[in-house]
Amino acid sequence: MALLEILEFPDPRLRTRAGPVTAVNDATRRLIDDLFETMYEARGIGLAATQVDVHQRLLVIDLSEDHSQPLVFINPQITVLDAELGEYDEGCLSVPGFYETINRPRRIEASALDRDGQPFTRELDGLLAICLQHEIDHLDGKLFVDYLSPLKRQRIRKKLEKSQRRRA
Ligand code: QAP
Ligand code: CO
Repeated sequence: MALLEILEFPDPRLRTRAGPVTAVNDATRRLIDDLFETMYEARGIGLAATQVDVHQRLLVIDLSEDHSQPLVFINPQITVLDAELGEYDEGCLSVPGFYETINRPRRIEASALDRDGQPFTRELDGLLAICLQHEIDHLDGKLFVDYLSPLKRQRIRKKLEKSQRRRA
């Protein structure tokens, strides 16, 4: 297993649109294991392959406190079940230190492949529905800051660029 480097906003590589996973094999499962290890070490609840500069449609989520509920979504697709939006204070491992309220559909149906390449479909609500939509956005090159006003987004960008310069 390996810890991977997480790209941070405004890195242009986060704007890459990921391509479909064409075969679920041992290399895919190695990537999945590395994504979980990287996410757990960073104390996250969701991580998309895009965030580690791998542009394949694959993401991992674990909302549990004790790393006991790992979820894998390969080539995920969602259908909105209910037009009702819910608000949630979202964060992102690629936008460290910033949380903002974002509105998204509350109820969705998700279809994907699991780590064995088996298709599954699930109805989702609550934080899991929000988190999955946030992670699928990453696969499309989109970040939660894109839903904010240009002014707020610019402020976050400046602050992150400054902390990235300090670390470099
Ligand atoms: C996406 O985000 C998410 O700023 C996953 O300093 C989050 O795991 C979707 C994190 C909330 C919906 C609601 C962020 C860790 C983790 C930070 C994360 C930080 C340390 C973010
Ligand atoms: Co994110």
